[in-house]
Amino acid sequence: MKIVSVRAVPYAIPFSRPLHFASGFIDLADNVLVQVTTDDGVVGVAEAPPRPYTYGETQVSIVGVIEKLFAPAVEGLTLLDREEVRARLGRTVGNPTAKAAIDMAMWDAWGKTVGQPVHELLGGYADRLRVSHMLGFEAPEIVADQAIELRETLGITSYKIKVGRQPIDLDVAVCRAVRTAVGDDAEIYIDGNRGWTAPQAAEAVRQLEGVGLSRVEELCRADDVMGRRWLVSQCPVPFVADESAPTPADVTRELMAGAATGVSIKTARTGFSDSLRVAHLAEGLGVETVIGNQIDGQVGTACSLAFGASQAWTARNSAELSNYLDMSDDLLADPLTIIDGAMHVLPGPGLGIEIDPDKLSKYRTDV
Ligand code: MUC
Ligand code: MG
Repeated sequence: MKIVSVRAVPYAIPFSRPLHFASGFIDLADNVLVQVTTDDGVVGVAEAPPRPYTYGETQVSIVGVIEKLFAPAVEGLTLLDREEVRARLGRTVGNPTAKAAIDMAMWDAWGKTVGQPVHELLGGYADRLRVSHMLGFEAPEIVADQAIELRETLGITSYKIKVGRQPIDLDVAVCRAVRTAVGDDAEIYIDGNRGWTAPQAAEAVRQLEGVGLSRVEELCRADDVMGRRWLVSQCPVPFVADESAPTPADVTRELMAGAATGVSIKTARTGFSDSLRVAHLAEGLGVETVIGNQIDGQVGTACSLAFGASQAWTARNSAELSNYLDMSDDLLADPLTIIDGAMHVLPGPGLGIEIDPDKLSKYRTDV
């Protein structure tokens, strides 16, 4: 179980449907595949998706910090030294997706070594998660058509709509159009990626009262400290912290400050070891969680699935697992599937996924 190498392999796969949102847009999955290899010849994998507009990480910076700093700190330890690894990497501020991918690749390697699914090692609560899809900026009728298509083809009935445009009217119209299209039974919630001011967000929430939102996310900046608290205090549904709370400590700070009443858990930034901490913190406080999507490929989605289904608290809500559908291809030998609006946990050891070597050769950018 001794770790002999930690490798960072950059790759690039275009999106067939780019996603636009208030803080940026994505048309290329320029991710980093992290491979943790042990002296038994086991290779654990996970992926780090750079989100420069959110965390400041780029593909180059992720490869650089892993090669120069994190791999030397981890090599020589064993797969059971996850907390030591966390402590060593935690000396460096930031770099959340690089740290998370190493953590999850270690869990994958551990599961493969002992012949058990990571989902079971983490808690093994549910055998599936209901799927929620993120819908990006478009005109109202286009977003409504996407929502209907997802329901008709995959049975998806939960939608996170990206908002935060100026003025608020267009996004309000999008939400109304989606509700009319999908009916009252579907779940709709919104994510502003900090695009509105607190007063704009309050006005939008008021106008959207009849739409029946289940929650709202990052409608304004958490750094607008009093404005954010004022907004959260009058919000009739949970107000989810996403990018304003990327670590367990940030989650604590934002909740204690009244700057959020819900938490997005993204394994892409908190791995499994810190996602457990966030989930347990939220459960202890009785705070709503949603398994979020860092616009993950299928490797990252398999991580979200394994974690989200493992805990009773996180398995309660639909999880954002489907935006890999917007990519033109992926790395897995067997693609993930969504049936009747749900994704079943993968039964194999570790994450239960296998990287297709031909696809990795085709898309890697370092050779
Ligand atoms: C989300 O939930 O905000 C967009 C930017 C980012 O960091 O994550 C995505 C999705
Ligand atoms: Mg978000």
